[in-house]
Amino acid sequence: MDAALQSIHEKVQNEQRIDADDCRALFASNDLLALGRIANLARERKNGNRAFYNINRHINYSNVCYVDCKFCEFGQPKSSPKAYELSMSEMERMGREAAAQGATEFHIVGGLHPDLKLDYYENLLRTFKSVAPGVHLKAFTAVEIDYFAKISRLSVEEVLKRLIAAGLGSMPGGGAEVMTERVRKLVFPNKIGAERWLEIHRIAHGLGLRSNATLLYGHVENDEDKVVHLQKLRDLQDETGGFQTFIPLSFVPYDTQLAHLPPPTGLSDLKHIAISRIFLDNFAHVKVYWIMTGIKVAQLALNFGADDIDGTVMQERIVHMAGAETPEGLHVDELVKLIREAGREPVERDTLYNIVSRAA
Ligand code: V47
Repeated sequence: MDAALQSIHEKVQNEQRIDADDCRALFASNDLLALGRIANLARERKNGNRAFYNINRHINYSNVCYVDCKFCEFGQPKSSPKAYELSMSEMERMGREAAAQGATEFHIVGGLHPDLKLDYYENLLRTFKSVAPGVHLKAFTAVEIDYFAKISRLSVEEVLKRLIAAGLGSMPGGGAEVMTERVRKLVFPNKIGAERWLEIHRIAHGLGLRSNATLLYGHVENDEDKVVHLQKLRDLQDETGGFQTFIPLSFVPYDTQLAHLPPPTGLSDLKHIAISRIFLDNFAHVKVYWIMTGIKVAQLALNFGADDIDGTVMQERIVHMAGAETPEGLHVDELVKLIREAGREPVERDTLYNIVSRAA
């Protein structure tokens, strides 16, 4: 280990917080095994040998979106042949089927649709609650919540209260992308920026909702952008404690407007997992999202800082519309096998990290 990593290693061993300069040193290093060793220390201190997974289903009600982020092929204008909107009856069927397969979570997100109103989203949540009352609804990114507030002319707090009354259980971590103005201007100029994203999560945490946070890496961002991003998340977490999980998202370029960029390598994927585990000392969990990294890297990530491998997903659209080559879903037995083979103890969790025990 070089001197910078050695000093970070010592800090982590002594449970001392590392600072932004240390984080810069982590990004500057490609000594993957050293990064993994330090991250694993932090990971095992927090979560022991456990590796969490869940049985979940992603439901993307519509991909109609006027925002046009360069990294995203999921969002489409209404006139696009690729645009779709699921009917309520179709979503009821999806909800019923997933609940019958043991799902404990529906992950519900979509584009910023120009026509739908707040009552549509309330009705959506109520519909899922009526077909699957026991299933947790993790729904709507901060970007959607901001949009619902605009179209309904209500405050974010009011919107969240109405959605909670309709069944909202927590919020996913999407839409944060990279929280610097430099990157926002380059790849998502029409989307809310860092301060608004953070403010919405702060309000959600104040209402008792738990949420996740993400970083979309591997496109035009540089290391400094990522240090700033992680620092903002750590600061908000110090303030509210409302984040559960951090999920580094590996960019899938193929069919996007950034198709000329090479996809992140396996080394880069593991490095982002490790650095986030080391720096975000106040996040209980770091998740590797196998849909984006691929299954092979996800399995390795369980020894490079990740303690969670997400879930069955069942049908993924966001990065599959961008050309992802991973499966759209995995059977729970495959997840468990991957975890066991990595030497970890598979633990089924629900969205709020309660352990799920099922009759054998
Ligand atoms: O916000 C869009 C990203 C996110 C691409 O909270 C892309 O548990 C890679 O946030 N390549 C949505 N990423 C997904 C997300 C998520 C996923 C799993 C679990 C959780 C959670 C949250 O996907 C978007 C955006 O950052 N995205 N296009 C792409 N081409």
